[in-house]
Amino acid sequence: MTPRRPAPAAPRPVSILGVPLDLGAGRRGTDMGPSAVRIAGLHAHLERLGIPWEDLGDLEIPAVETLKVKDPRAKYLPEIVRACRQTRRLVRKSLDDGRTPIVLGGDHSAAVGTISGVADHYRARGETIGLLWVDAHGDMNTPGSSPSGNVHGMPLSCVLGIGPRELTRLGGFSPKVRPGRTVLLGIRDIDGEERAIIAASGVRAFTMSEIDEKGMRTVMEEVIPLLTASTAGFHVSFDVDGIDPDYAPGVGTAVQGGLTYREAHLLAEMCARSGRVTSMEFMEVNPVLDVSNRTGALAMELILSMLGKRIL
Ligand SMILES: [Mn+2]
Repeated sequence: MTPRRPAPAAPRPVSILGVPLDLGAGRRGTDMGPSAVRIAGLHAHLERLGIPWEDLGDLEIPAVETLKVKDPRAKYLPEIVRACRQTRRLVRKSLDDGRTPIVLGGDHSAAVGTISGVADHYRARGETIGLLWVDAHGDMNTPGSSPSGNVHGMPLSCVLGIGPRELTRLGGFSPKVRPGRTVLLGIRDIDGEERAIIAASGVRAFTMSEIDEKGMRTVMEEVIPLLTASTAGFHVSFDVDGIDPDYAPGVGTAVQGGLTYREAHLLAEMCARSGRVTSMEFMEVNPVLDVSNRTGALAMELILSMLGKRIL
């Protein structure tokens, strides 16, 4: 006999926002990421799960060919700041309206906008948030340390209060999250100076080696209490390059040795089971480099798992 599960509460509605940003990345293609996740059937699958949704559409982002680089150490910063400001406002409004924001990227620099919006909403209620950052990379460079000047390598530093002022002070407060409530998971490709930055940051970083040794379940049993102790809940900033390129080939900066398909789902399922996910974003899906939209479809599936979809 199957044990009876308590009747679930009415699911919280979600609010989808596309941020087709590619100005923070070294190559084009992530501007099509939001479409790839929608085309994989996101709306229909949400309906099947009984989750009410609204889709705010995509932000308007200028084409890179029409712009000039002003600061080579933080390329296209003014345009990225503009996109992050809009994202912040819309994400905050979704939460104010009682909806769970789901942001579809777009390169990872947009996370500064998303996280500012989430932090802003809870700050108004005197609360703070945790942050789960899934990534192959540290994303903790600064304009001074970055070898490329690509802003998508800097957003985690920015939300922790280090980086270009226009981004760290977005929404008029800094930092957005505390290092002790921030987890970096899946890393395996760290830039020279970034290693020291991560070590000094106070962020709990789970490398792929540690995940190999402990297993994803044990890792997540450590992660969830870190993110939820005296917080309103946690935001998940999921760079799909955290997953192994065998399962997620459509990313700009693929690195071998990432999360397997099932590890990624287990992570999402354990986040859902905690009941404490405030908001989420799936970033860096690059359809130009993808194989039959495999990566877009995987991001879509992970959204469903994060919202509580189960096998049984
Ligand atoms: Mn990233």
